[in-house]
Amino acid sequence: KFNFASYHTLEEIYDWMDTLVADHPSLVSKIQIGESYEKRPLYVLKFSTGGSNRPAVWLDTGIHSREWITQATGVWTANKLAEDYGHDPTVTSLLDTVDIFFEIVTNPDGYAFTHSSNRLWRKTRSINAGSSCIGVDPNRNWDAGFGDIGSSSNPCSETYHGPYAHSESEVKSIVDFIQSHGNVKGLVSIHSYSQMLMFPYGYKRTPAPDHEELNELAKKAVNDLAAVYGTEYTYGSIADTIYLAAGTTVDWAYENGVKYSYTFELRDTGRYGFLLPSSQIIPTATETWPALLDILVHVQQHL
Ligand code: 0X9
Ligand code: ZN
Repeated sequence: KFNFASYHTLEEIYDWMDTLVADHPSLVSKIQIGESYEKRPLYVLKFSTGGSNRPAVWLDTGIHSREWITQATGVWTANKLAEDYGHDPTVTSLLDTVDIFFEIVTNPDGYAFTHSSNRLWRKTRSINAGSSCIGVDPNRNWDAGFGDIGSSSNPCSETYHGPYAHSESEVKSIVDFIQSHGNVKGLVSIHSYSQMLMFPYGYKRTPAPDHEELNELAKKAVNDLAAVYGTEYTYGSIADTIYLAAGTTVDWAYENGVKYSYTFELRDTGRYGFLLPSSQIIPTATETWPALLDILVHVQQHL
């Protein structure tokens, strides 16, 4: 039986996805949106109770491969959605109107590399022409202020933006999916660590047109998160809360019609950092759940 309280390899997570689909066949299916640089499949779990091209929310974890608490929280959360449908009224009502697309291992090459060679690998594993350094930061590669402040043109940097926007297939596959879907209303991109909940913009200091509404919802979400175990999150725009960062997922989504575009930085604030003990997986996922649900329900109520 799958242990949600421990960290898992890529293969274990991919096998678990098939189990989840097999256990909830009328709710969950697995789609492939592309392949990674090293030709691994990019899998997305689709939660849908029917309809055609219903309004949707995109969720991703693990775009930075070393942020292991995020893939683990993704697994727990996907299981929670599946188990609560038909039992919890909020989840049931949500999934009766909204589809959820959940990419749990968004950077599978990087994730495999964190198991085989370097636990702290962040970027993709693509080869950079003219450099011996490997990889592009997949959270600087999006076409939103691409190449600007808070990203690097040096292939050896951890924040290398890549040769051009959407050069990484792990990014381009999501761009193509969201654009061809055409009805994605919310996006939550989950990172670690720092205990923050943020929204656009990250590439400029100008407040987003929806700043006030996004800020109020973030405030409610972090309040509900703290109510579980007292874990404190800061919140606000990316630029105000963490730093200026050009080419991020949420800025691209926001500028491409996804109004409710959020990014979490999960536990902790630096004691363990990326090496968060597995004993904190279930507590982290448990406290994040009501905050995520606040965002999902808000999307549902503003269709
Ligand atoms: O630098 C980043 O990409 C993010 N921090 S992390 O430690 N997860 O790498 C912050 C950038 C903006 N925020 C998010 N999109 N989470
Ligand atoms: Zn990250």
